[in-house]
Amino acid sequence: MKLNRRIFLQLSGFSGASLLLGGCGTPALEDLVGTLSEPLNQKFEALLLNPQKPVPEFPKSEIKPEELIVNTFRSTPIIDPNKYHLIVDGEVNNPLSLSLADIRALPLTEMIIRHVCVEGWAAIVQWGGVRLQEIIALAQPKENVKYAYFKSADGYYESWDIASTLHPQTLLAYQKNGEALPVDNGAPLRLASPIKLGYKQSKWVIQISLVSSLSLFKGYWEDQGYEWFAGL
Ligand SMILES: Nc1nc2c(c(=O)[nH]1)N[C@H]1C(S)=C(S)[C@@H](COP(=O)(O)O)O[C@H]1N2
Ligand SMILES: [Mo]
Repeated sequence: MKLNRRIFLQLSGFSGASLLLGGCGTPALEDLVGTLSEPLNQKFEALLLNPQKPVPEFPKSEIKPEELIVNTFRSTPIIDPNKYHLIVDGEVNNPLSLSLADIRALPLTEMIIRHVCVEGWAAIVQWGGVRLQEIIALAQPKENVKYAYFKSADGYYESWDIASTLHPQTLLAYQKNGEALPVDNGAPLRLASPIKLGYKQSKWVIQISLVSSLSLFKGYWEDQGYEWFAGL
């Protein structure tokens, strides 16, 4: 199993294995490595080993830093990056509580894509961060998982289909245009993906819950009539 081998090698390469220390509910190194040497469930293996078609990216010369308009339904929340933890829970075998150091220890992926807001503007942006699929794989989702819920620190919430969350260009970003992600754009961690409209790209993500069905609440804008899948 190529994927599990890759994750195993990553884990054994962690400096100080910081991922496996802090945070409640985080399993010990031996436990995590033990479970990761088991095959991931079939459905996730299929999605990860036969990744969906990548969306073409843009050259650096086309980045338009001033065109990404801050669009926030309420106001920018205050998050202490030193105390921040990303919780990954729900239908998973290894619930996670990851500090920013844990997240930065995972491989950095950069991409230059178009952000499209339904309010009639778009911007070509470079995002840098960790592939969401890396984090989902570490949490070891159960076979019945079909959706991911994203909870944000400003009260915003979103839900995505699992295939879109496992897309190789769906990132949890902590960089914008090669620099630290500004707080107004969602620091410490936001979603960034070329396959979904702007309102799916939650800023200030604090919790990801992997679930088998959607609740009555699907997303802040969706619950007011906007389309749920919102693919590009
Ligand atoms: N937490 C949170 N995430 C959010 C929003 C928000 O209000 N709160 N607005 C969404 C909308 S409509 C868009 S277009 C993008 C805008 O991202 P930006 O402010 O970094 O340009 O964030 C999305 N993510
Ligand atoms: Mo938007």
